[in-house]
Amino acid sequence: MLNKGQSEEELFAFLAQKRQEDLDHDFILSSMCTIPHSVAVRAHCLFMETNLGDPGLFPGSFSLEKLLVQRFGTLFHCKNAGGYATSGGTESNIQALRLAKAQCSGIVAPNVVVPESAHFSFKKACDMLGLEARPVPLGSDFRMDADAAAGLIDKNTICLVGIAGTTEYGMVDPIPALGKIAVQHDLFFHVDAAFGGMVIPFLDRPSPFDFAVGGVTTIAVDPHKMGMSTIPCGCILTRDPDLLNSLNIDTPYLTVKQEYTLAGTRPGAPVAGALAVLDYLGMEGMRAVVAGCMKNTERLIAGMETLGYQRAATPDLNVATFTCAKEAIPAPWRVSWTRKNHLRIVCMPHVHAGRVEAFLRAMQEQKKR
Ligand code: 0PR
Repeated sequence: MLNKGQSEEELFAFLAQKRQEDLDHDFILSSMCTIPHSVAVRAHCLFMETNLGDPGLFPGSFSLEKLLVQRFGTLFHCKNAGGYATSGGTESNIQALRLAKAQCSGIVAPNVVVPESAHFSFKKACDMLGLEARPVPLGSDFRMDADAAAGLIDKNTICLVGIAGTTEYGMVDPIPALGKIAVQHDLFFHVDAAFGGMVIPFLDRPSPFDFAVGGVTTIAVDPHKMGMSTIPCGCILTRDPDLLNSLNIDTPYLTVKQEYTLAGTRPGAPVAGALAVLDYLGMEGMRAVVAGCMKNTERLIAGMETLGYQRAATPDLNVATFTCAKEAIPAPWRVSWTRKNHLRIVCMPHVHAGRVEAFLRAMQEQKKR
């Protein structure tokens, strides 16, 4: 640390230079985050110093968190759902498995049945919680095979996981079939809709994935992905409004005497940002955003196939994947690659129609070289 502080001008010249080293969103096609909506930024700034970890000091911010949970509960067909704002999908998934484990105290070698397509946050959760992860193979459509999942369940299974919007291929697992299996085995069933939770409800033909499906116990959804909120904002929802209390620990010197969250200090700012976007756009506005992303995904797939790059999957959501060599991608575009080496592009709101056309032109130019 410097002995004498820097001038503000000097400091901000340095910070501005560092910020310039970050990539421009115009060329980022690999991210599930996007440029936050202007109302999210404005709300975020208003709640900058708020801490949901000591809610008695910030009752206004705390009530916004409750409203956010209510909005998602209603959107996901369970008005009285419980829940809280997490730092994102990783924390929500860890908490879901903690909850599942807390319901089955007597099991010595607990396991969870998780699709092969699951986000790597489940690996972290299993490691932390001492759980065996049993991977379920995917069908040829990149969706989890429900029958294979049923075959992996035994008396030590504490949780079944389904993904509504897979990270790599944008597919929605057969949630109703999995829900039936969960009910038959009286199992905790967690749906990871970190990405899809802010897409599926706004599609013309939404696939069933939420509490309307019997057997779904908890849902993860991330406003900081398709919800266009500021980072970090996730949300975990529970069908039973009191389920989270099974994680309560004593917090004697806070304004509340118990807490079930994973993080202690928690920012209120992105929660205000998330609620601001939902209430500003409403169902109509979100439908328009999602329709745009889906249209751009379809255009990208058609354009790439015209160039000779075949799709790897026909996605349920706005994630496009292709058979394509790494050398085919021109600088400075940033794409990602799946574990099966497919080119992966997420058509987030910042990847608008003009950017899709610009990318397709750049791909065509690169082909000529
Ligand atoms: N569940 C699903 C289905 C996800 O896709 C992700 C993250 C998570 C859980 C974990 O969420 P958090 O990262 O919020 O904890 N999916 C993206 C991915 O791993 C996250 C991401 C976002 C990665 C922006 C890169 C990036 O630039 O690809």
